[in-house]
Amino acid sequence: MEFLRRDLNPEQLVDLYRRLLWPRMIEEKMLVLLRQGRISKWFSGIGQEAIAVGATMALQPDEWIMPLHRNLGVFTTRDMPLSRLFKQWQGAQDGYSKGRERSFHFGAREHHICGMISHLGPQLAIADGVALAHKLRKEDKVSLAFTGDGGTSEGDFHEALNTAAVWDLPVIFIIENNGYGLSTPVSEQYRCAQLADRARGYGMESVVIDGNNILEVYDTLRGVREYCIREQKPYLVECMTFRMRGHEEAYGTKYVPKELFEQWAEKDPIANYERWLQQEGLLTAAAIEEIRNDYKTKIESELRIGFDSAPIVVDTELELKDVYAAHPQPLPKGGKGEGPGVSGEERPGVRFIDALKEGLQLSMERHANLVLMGQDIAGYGGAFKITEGFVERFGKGRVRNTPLCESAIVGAALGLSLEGFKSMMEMQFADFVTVGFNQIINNLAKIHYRWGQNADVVIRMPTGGGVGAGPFHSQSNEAWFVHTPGLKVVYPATPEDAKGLLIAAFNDPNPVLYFEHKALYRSVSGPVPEGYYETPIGKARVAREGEDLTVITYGSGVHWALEYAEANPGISLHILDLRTLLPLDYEAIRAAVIKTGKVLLLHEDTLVGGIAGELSAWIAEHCFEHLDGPVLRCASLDTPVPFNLELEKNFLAKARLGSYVEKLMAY
Ligand SMILES: Cc1ncc(C[n+]2csc(CCOP(=O)(O)OP(=O)(O)O)c2C)c(N)n1
Repeated sequence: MEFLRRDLNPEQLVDLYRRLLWPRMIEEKMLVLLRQGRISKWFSGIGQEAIAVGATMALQPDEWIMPLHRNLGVFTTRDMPLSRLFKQWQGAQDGYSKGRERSFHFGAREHHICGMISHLGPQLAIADGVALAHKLRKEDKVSLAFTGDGGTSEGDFHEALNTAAVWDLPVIFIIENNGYGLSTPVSEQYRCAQLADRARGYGMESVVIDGNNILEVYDTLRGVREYCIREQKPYLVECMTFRMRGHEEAYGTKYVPKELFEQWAEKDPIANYERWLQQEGLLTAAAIEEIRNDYKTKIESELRIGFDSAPIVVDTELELKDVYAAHPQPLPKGGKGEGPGVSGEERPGVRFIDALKEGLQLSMERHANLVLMGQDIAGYGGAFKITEGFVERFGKGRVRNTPLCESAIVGAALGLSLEGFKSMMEMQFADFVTVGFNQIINNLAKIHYRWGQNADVVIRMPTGGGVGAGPFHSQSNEAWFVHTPGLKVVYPATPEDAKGLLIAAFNDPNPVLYFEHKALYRSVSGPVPEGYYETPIGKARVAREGEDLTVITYGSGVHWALEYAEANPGISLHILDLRTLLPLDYEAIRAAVIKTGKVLLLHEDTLVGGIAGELSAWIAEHCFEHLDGPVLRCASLDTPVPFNLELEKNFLAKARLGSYVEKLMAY
């Protein structure tokens, strides 16, 4: 192994040695503790330390790193106290995640480390978002994301690299090619000669380096960092290395040929560097001994603190509270907030789509740090023309066309949030959220609970049927998200709420799924106050006062119920518009049940697993004594949404609303 000193002075060369040795000695101790059953499992980075350490050393301490499961060297090089890391691995209250996360699946803002979720690939696009923040602020900074060779087979790898290339983002992507993904050798993972070759396909520069040579890693990464900042472009670095232990200890290494271990032991990053330092007269055997002894003592003392954690105190209230970031006080309704265009006067007859557009525009004016992203939303104005004219007004930086890659854009939105930006992503159709699902459910929704980082993201979801658009442009999928703690789900039915809830969604620091029914865009008009106001998230509204029967509904269901009431003056319907589906307004639901004692739950979503099931259970549990009949659910058929208008009409819950009302009235 050839080491090139370049411009590094003796202190720097020895410092690199210390940084490299520290995670190795920690892990060697951890292996002993694991055998003694004193710590829980982790994924070993033994043999790969030069990559994590060299790359982290090449960055500024305030540049974000997205490490993976074998990157202890990132955490130690960012000077995380070992005692607290031990607490983290023990699941202690005073670790980095209050006992909620394992090994390296956590982040820490003070160290600019954004920890992984188990799914590996989603890490990469977060770095895109951070780099976009730097680019928009014209800062000379990069972000850096790690992946293993296995992770490069995920779609997230492709999406993140392609987006970084298309948007000219200063991101460094590092592949740690360690020969195996669990038991799968690279020959069963990819067919290119080197993974770095893929960069060409993205229009990106790349390099393959010896990942076991600390000076090569450090020097390359310093140069790559300068390149990314100077050229405002991403760069792919493939580091060749080897996994010297099992995937994790319990998996063993039987599937790896013994000769490979022998070959790679010769290339050990620490032994080789240590030897070179001695040959160069930069370290003596005695000095090495001293460093090692110091580290041993330090490990023991840090361990004592680490194992000295108080037993965890289970506090259900705190567990529930930490799922969401604290919300600043909502603005008063009716335009009483300060800001441009505030008068609070109501205008009759504003279309749903125009109200929504107004809310978006006012939010862009209010929040200079709000970035909009979506397919075709810039010059074209979006599939539904909601952002028409925005790019002229707010510029291409803040109104961004995206490549066709929902997962990367949700990931980038999270990255923007790490840097204090707000963002909106427009799903072209709510149906396409399936390909961004993982990022929403596992990254956005869980990050605040896991390590206190909020995801200040609004995802707009043009949803619903009734427009003859078939199974993949008509679905109601709000129930998927209502089942996910950490998200908020809003679903306006009126123009006034479309505007107010959108403004509220942007003011909320949590991830909000904003459902907007496509069929309401141009068919529904109503009074809308001028200026900037919020419709509070989590508050339902009575859409119609009535005496005979309560309909609890949202979205298009509100209009179906109002239409029915209008056409059937003999039955006095009380209609509750939920407006927010997560969190639900239980007080308003209870009041609506008490009002008539007869409850019909109505939604456009299909029946099984729909929100009506949840509401029905809650009403049965909490309002049983107020009921004069069974709680009925009127929902769409349990089929995909059909294309033919007659079939779709029959599919939709509206077709059966009358018969359900009559059935319930008969009690
Ligand atoms: C989406 C997903 N599929 C499968 C797994 C299980 N899994 C965890 S790590 C791993 C291997 C990863 O290999 P690689 O990316 O090469 O990283 P390495 O572990 O070698 O560092 C697998 C299959 C997972 N965590 N996530």
